[in-house]
Amino acid sequence: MVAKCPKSNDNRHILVHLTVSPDHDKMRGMRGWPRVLLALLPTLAWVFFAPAASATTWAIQFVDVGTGSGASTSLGLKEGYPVIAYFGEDRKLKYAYFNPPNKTWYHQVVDPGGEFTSIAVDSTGIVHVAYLNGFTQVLRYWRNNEGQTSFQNIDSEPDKGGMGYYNSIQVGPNGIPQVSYYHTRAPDGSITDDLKYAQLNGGTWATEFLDRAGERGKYNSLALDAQSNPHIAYFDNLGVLRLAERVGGTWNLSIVDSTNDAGRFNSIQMDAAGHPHISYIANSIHYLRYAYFDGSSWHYEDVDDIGGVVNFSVTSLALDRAGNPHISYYNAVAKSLRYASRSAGGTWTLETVDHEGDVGGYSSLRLDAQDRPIISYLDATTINLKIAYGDYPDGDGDGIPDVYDTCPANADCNQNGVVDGREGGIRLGAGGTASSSGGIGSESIFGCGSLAAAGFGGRGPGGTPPADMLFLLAPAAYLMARRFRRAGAS
Ligand SMILES: [Ca+2]
Ligand SMILES: [Ca+2]
Ligand SMILES: [Ca+2]
Repeated sequence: MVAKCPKSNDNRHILVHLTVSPDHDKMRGMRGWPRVLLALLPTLAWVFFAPAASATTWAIQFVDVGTGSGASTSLGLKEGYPVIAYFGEDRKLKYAYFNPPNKTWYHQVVDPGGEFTSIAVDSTGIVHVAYLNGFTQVLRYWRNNEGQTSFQNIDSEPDKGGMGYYNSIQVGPNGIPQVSYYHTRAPDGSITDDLKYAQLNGGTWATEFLDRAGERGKYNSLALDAQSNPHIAYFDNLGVLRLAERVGGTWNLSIVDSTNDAGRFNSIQMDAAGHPHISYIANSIHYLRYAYFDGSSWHYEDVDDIGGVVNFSVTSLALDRAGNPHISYYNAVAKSLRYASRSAGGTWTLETVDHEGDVGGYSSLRLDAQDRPIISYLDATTINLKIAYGDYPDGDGDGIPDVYDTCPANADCNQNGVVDGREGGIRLGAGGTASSSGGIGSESIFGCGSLAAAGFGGRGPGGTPPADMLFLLAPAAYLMARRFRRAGAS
């Protein structure tokens, strides 16, 4: 049922073969090396002059350096500029944003307790973040309207009850934030493992259970159609990718894929026709899979072998203006950030974006107004937040795109011996406080591009845990393990 797509290297092989074959008749009668060379000419010409499968060029920048941050990233675009919700030691909710007037990244602690973040920027520029307070197991909401910020509890349980793991927030054309999330325990401490949904109405959150059978919803993602109707992809622990959709006020539950232990780390988007497209992992075969509904049936494509699955093997899907899917994901063997793009004809182009150390977990992908990819992700080697800009010219090669670079012709503008794109942004406020992001204009600027580094973030650790271990290895556990390892080494 699931067809494997040729990889980019396979395409090249096929093209070479086809290019050589038609010349055989003309070559008849020629002898020795000249004939061989002539026969190879079209091949050599193709190899050297053909576009390299329209590979993207990437400018890669560090956004948050030296604070033990970068897991659980979620990327949004605010007036075209990147904003990132993510988490860092010790379970803090953090927020980073690019400030256009001085071309500088800022980052701040939003809440002392925050993990499993998701972000949405509405059409008026208001930033909405849903996150789990890992200490209290309360699902929280943070809203930032040009520096005017507020917090709310979306859902909480008394005593031993609580939420957990992934959540997904979206704001549709009607301006109302909606969230899908996972309910883990009842007040008496008993395990529930249910999919829930919340919607902000008149200042308070209305919550409801969507699927209470079995263990369903640990991995979930939400997309809204043009009528602001919610469509939620979610994982069933039996290895089934499921879908909950509310149309006309009624929830419809259905199965998307029940093969190869499908559904972890799903990411859903709706196309212009109102049909869902979903990226996720086929766990038993370690493949990135893409599924879409064409109005009458589902189609499935296995996109790339990801080598294994770890607790930050997040996939992130975006549709371009023509409705073609683009996916960021992690290869657990190469420990690298990968990017897959599907052409209108159905051919996938697969690329490695970053392979410096163990990078690419918890990736979050957005396409800008020109459909250029921007990806936030975790550098798990240095525990820093990074961002990759696709096809943004970077003349001095410092990782800061020209349009974001205060010194576009100098890679070490502040002459401190460190490439400017590797220095990270400016830290705002005192740690652990819910500081406002306002008053940027009063922030001091440290010289020409000195601290104006950028980057985006991601999530998670290494190893290849069996499926059940994925539930145990939360990002917080990963960072704690890192801390212990560091302490042990010193
Ligand atoms: Ca630059
Ligand atoms: Ca520069
Ligand atoms: Ca520098």
